[in-house]
Amino acid sequence: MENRIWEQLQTKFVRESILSDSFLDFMQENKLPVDTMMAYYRCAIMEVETKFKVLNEQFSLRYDRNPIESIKTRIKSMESIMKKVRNKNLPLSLSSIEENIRDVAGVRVVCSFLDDIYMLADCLLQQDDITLLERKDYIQNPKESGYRSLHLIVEVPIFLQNEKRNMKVEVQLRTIAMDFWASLEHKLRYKKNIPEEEAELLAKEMVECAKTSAALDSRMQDIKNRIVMGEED
Ligand code: 0O2
Repeated sequence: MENRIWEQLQTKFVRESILSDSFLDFMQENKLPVDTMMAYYRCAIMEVETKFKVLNEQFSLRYDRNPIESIKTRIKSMESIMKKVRNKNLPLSLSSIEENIRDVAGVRVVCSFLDDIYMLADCLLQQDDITLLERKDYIQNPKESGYRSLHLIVEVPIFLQNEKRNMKVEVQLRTIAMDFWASLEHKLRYKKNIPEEEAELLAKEMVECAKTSAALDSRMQDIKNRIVMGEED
């Protein structure tokens, strides 16, 4: 019964949003410009990802260690972009999407240590073709959910045949522990069939896990600092 209601709600949502006349008209009229815009975002992701790979390579050569554990990239799906346009009541146009939705292109950098997050963010922001638009430090100020990460919205130029375009990219920097936490919490957030009471308990449990994970990050950082100090003596 519950499943049927959920399916009906989903169908209603799809009809009203993804299949709404205005959305279909928009997609029809803008097919080429939309594809072009998404291609530009993919190029911007390549630029930013390469910058982090270069930094990782340099650290590997100079200090014999890799500050970056992994880099994940993603382009926001058209469905998620449209949901944001609707929720934020934005005009349905490409220029409005480019101006107002700053996380169409996303680069997630996962590090082992807390210090590396800030070091890599500084290295990126020092580069003269990068412009910082916004910085949100959810490590110093975790979200109520317990979420921690450093978010940067940057603008990076991409060089096309006859023009240069500045594209916005959201960079999320986090430790392995923060990433582990965020991926489980993400699952919980999007799981719709958990009873409300159970969901509340799990959310509280996640807040506790976030504290444990923050304590682990800081202990690991301390141990690493002591090892480095020991090497220097
Ligand atoms: P996805 O699929 O990861 O891209 P915005 O909604 O971006 O305009 P806001 O609220 O200022 O405005 O953005 P925020 O909270 O600074 O960053 C949003 C992104 O951070 C999310 O993207 C998640 O990736 C991540 N995030 C933020 N809070 C949480 C949280 O509590 N738990 C988890 N697991 N991730 C979080 P999207 O768009 O939600 O999804």
